[in-house]
Amino acid sequence: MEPQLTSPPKHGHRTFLYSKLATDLDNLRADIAFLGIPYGSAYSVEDITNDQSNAPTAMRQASDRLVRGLERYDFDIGGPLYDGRDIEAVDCGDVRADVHDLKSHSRRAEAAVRKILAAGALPIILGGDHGIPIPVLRAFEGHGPITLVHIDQHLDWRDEVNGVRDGLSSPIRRASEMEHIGEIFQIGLRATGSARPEEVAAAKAYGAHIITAYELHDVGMDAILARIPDGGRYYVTIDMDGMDPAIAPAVAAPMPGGVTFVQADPRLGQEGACRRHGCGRDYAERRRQQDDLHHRRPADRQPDRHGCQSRLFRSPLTRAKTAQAEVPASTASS
Ligand SMILES: [Mn+2]
Repeated sequence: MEPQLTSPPKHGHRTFLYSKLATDLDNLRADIAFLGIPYGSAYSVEDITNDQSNAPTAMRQASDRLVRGLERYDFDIGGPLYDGRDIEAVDCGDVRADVHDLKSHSRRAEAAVRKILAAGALPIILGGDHGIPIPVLRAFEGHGPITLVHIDQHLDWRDEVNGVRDGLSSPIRRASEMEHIGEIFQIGLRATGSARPEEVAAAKAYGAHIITAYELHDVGMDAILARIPDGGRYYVTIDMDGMDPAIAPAVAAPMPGGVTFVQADPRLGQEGACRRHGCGRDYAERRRQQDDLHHRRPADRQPDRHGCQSRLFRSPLTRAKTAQAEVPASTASS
């Protein structure tokens, strides 16, 4: 019989890194659970759905550009993604929003992560603006003490902005108030953001380890990671503007001098805190529309004002690969 003449139109990946879709969180069976949390707590009506809301879908669709197949040898990690082990990775989809009750998104996000943890899976969160660690970390109640490793241009210690206490300027402040959060390491801070002297004072009073981008460049990531105690449980939260805009330009607040790809990628993933005992991580603040400007094919690409190809996707996705280091046999997350 002749092969059929047409095939269905191509479409992007519905799930992250070829994982199975699993939206029944009450019957979750997984070692790793990817979860999209598209929305935060907006500071203005215009930001209720911001560009970061598109990022979970964009990251899923782009995920095959880094891992061309789960059986492929990856030279960054010295073997296939899951190393031939029987690791079940699922994509739980996106947390749903309700226009009649905007705050319910945050409650659902927390409930979803609680179910992922109850199933013994490692949550990897696709944001969303950088308010998303707040409900995620609340879900880790009873799983402490957790060392929080934070990559960001900004301090994120505001108590509130426009009366909003769970917004993208406050995740580390809120985390510091949680009993199950222990030491906090903040890496890549530079220039100015929402923080004023009183926020810096509050962070220092807590004992947060504040590591500026320039200190990182001076001493190197190994020296920074050596300060993080071994043997604990670690959650990594990554605001993409912590990275240098030469490799991650698609953020709301690009600022030169940030964390380089080489500093963040192999070190944090394989030699760093997560290898010790990662319990979760998130990626936030990626803006799809800006990123699209940098991912056009050569034929239709406009003059590139940054003069180089964006490698925005590379960093978060490659880190997701380190799940193989983060889910040692017996641990998963709890
Ligand atoms: Mn930031």
